[in-house]
Amino acid sequence: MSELRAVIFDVDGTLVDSERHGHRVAFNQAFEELELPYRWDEDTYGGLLRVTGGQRRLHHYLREQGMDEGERERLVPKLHERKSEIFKELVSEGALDVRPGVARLLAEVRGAGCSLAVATTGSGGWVQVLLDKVVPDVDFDVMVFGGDVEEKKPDPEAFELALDRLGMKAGEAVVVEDSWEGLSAARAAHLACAVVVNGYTAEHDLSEADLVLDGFGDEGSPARVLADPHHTGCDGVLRVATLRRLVGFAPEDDG
Ligand code: XBP
Ligand code: MG
Repeated sequence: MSELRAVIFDVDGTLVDSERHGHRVAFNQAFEELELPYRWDEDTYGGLLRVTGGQRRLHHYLREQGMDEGERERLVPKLHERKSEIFKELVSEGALDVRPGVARLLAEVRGAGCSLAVATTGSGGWVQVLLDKVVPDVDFDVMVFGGDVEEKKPDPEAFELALDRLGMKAGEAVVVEDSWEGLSAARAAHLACAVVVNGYTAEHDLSEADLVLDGFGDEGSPARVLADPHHTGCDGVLRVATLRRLVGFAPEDDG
């Protein structure tokens, strides 16, 4: 019988709806400051999110614009550094907050005696600043940032490293993600995964998810349950009791 000992959260799009009004805005301001003609509207950025990691996203886009490799190698680190600084400024101005229900769930997980972890493709500098701002009272036991791994999601490395740092097996933790890329990474790490979609990820193929909601929900304002293949009976409020039911459904490690 599996027992829930930790919950591993994704950050971008999951704990915080940070892409549309956060990273996208910061990328655009960085383009402007470096006198580049590019601007990412909301739809364009939604497509670009399928390339995880800000630097990889920039390389992909600029390559598509016909920029040669040498120029990209020169520009991308500069753009990304400036984007990350602007993002931190947005955070300190209070432009971003946790999604409704997140603070409740984090407190519940802690109250149940489970460990809290984050595993993100985002780079370390701004992640810590963001979490300190939006969940100042939460101490995560383990944090894995994009710079800690060679391969970004959908590769399982970030989740494997989180498990390693937690000192736990896949059958003892559940992942909460927002996207196909994150779900696929969790599955590949043999972890059960609940997906809480946002405006950018609602159309992703989430057929492998153990539970899909369109929000974390709170008492009196439940989210919509979009898929509940294990019949947890989730009523639209993602609770630790629900996550406990999912831990038994971690895909087998047959490797
Ligand atoms: C998040 C990302 C990141 C952020 C921006 O993916 O792909 O690239 O968009 O952060 P996930 P950086 O939520 O699946 O971890 O610019 O620091 O990469
Ligand atoms: Mg995400």
